[in-house]
Amino acid sequence: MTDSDPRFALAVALAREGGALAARMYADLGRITAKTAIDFCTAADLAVESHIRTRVTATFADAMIGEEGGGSADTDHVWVVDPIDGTAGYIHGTTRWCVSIAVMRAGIVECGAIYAPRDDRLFTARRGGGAFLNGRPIGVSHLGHGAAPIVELGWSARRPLSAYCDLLHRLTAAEIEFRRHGSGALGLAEVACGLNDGYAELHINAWDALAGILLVEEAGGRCNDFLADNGLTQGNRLVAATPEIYDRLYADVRACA
Ligand code: LIP
Repeated sequence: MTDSDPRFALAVALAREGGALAARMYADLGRITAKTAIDFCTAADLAVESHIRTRVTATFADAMIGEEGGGSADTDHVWVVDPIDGTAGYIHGTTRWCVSIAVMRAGIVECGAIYAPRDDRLFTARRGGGAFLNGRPIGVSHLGHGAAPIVELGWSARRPLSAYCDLLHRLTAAEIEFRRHGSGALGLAEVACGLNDGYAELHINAWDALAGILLVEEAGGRCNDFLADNGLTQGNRLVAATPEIYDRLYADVRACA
């Protein structure tokens, strides 16, 4: 896929358009639906996903899988979209939320765009074309900072609390710092640009993860085979990191789940 590929161009445009729409709608959040104790859906989530779905289907005969409206992967190209990733952070008025769009072809993620409007950060990647933040090339940390590694953890009730506590214990015992910010897509993007050294979650959904996984891979990092075992429709565990800590982090996550 080249920079001039129309699907890549539309994914980048829609990440920005969706982010701007969500930012405008924040002034009047409306009814918040709790999907679980920590996962929410707002009118903005629904409006952004509808906007993206309308624009995609008006341009291409492609299928789309969205967090709120679902869908099926029944065409060669499939768009996998989280309209607002980090909805809890969005509701609280933080900067920790984004629009995440991945475009697959024949089951392989070809390009991705993640846009965080509050701090105007646009992360993009094309397979084989590198990873970028606001147009500038990015790369994983390779632990060049010389400090203790920082790993961001995602969290959901889809795995037992005891498993997450076990993982926290393992990381702490290994003198690895952990963070929790509530957006898997942004956590992966920050691995890709070296702001943290890894991201792990015992179970995450494809719409949260696919664009960020491509970013990390194109930025020189390593990720587990997220799409194995029906990861696209069922979700999966996720480990993404700078190569220097990947094997250790993967072993810790595998031991917990
Ligand atoms: C979020 C994910 C994150 C997870 C959060 C939440 P959402 O997605 O990106 O990985 O840890 O609990 O599920 O629901 O904000 O789109």
